[in-house]
Amino acid sequence: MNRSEQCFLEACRVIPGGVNSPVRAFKGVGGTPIFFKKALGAYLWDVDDQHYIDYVGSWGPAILGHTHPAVLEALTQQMHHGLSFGAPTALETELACKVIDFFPAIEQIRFVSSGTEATLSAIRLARGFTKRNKILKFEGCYHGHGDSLLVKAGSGLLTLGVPTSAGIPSDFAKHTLTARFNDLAHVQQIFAEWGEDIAAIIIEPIAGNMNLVLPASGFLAGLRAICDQYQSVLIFDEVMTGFRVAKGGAQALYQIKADLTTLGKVLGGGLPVGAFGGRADIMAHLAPLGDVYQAGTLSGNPLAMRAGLTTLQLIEAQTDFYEQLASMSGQLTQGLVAEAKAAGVPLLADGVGGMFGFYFTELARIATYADVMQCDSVAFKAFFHGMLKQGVYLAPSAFEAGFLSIAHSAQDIEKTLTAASKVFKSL
Ligand code: HOZ
Repeated sequence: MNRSEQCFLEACRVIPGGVNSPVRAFKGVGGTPIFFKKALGAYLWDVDDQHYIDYVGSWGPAILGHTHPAVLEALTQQMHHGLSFGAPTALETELACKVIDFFPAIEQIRFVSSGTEATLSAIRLARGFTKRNKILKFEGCYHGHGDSLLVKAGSGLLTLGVPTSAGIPSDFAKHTLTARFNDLAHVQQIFAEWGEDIAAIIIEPIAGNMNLVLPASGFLAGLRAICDQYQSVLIFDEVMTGFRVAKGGAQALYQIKADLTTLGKVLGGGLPVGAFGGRADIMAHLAPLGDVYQAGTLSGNPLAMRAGLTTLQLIEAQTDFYEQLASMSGQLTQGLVAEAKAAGVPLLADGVGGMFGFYFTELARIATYADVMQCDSVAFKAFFHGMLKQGVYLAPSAFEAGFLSIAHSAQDIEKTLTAASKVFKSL
């Protein structure tokens, strides 16, 4: 038994399933989760001293690569000034201004401690603002584990094969309507029936929790028009895509103004941070100004603010940051498709900024949840374990997007493709 296996056995005695977030348990790929002890740049080291090129990046935050020296330096300085005040600091305003600078549709913002908190707060705010009950989400989109959002959700729920969680009273779930991603006609049909009681549409503008699924041309603009017609709030969940696919997230790429935006991951530079923000007239409904309550002891925590601020400053300082990320994800995805083709394995891949997905499929393109569900999960599992043996760490689920960092090098991509070539031939 190796050290990871021992760690897992010990963890299982005291932590349900041995993990603190389900996808990590390797249920989607079989086998024992790897336990890590060190992360630096584009690499990870496990407790058995194996070394990996990392394409998970802590599920998105590590866009600069792990353990960036400037982030460490900022944190070290901050630690000596206080870990948490539970009172306002100027750092919060500084980070708020930086985010508003990156995201023109955000006029005001509130910081929380996770993406889940951000989405459930945004939903409550939309309901309080519109005085309506229902929300519309999309099949396979994941917005954290708030009760009304765990209906036909992606990510860990899809990995475990239970898209709707137990423990949610049907009285809550009945207010969550679900439409097919990239199917505007379906959204219009739902609005024709329920539109007057729909507080908000919430969407991952680029879905990243049912593998990566890009929005079809006109789809997001169509949602904007429907929300305008019915006076519903359009919420872009950019926890994953914010600061990752472009400086201003997916809304900058597709030129759509969301009413509210949720953020997380990169925003915290590796520390737990979430945020929601948007139109000032909507944000004014939040306590202490308005009657929608939301609070958090560690909200705006100074260490998290410093890590986030330093991360955004470093991104801003490099003018070709997103071009470089996009070029690397292009090399990776095109390379994977070419190597698979050479080995006779049907594969598609897509990339956007520092995010990518690949799909074992004979289809010509992946546009819907149903397309993703048709992919060959057996081939994915074999590929995942083959790559792991070759020193490449991919997300242990066919339903998660992959992440690149600015610390990945051309040599890392080359090594990854050489490994992929061997593994494709063995499938
Ligand atoms: N489900 C999240 C990623 N889409 C988080 C997974 C984890 O941290 O284990």
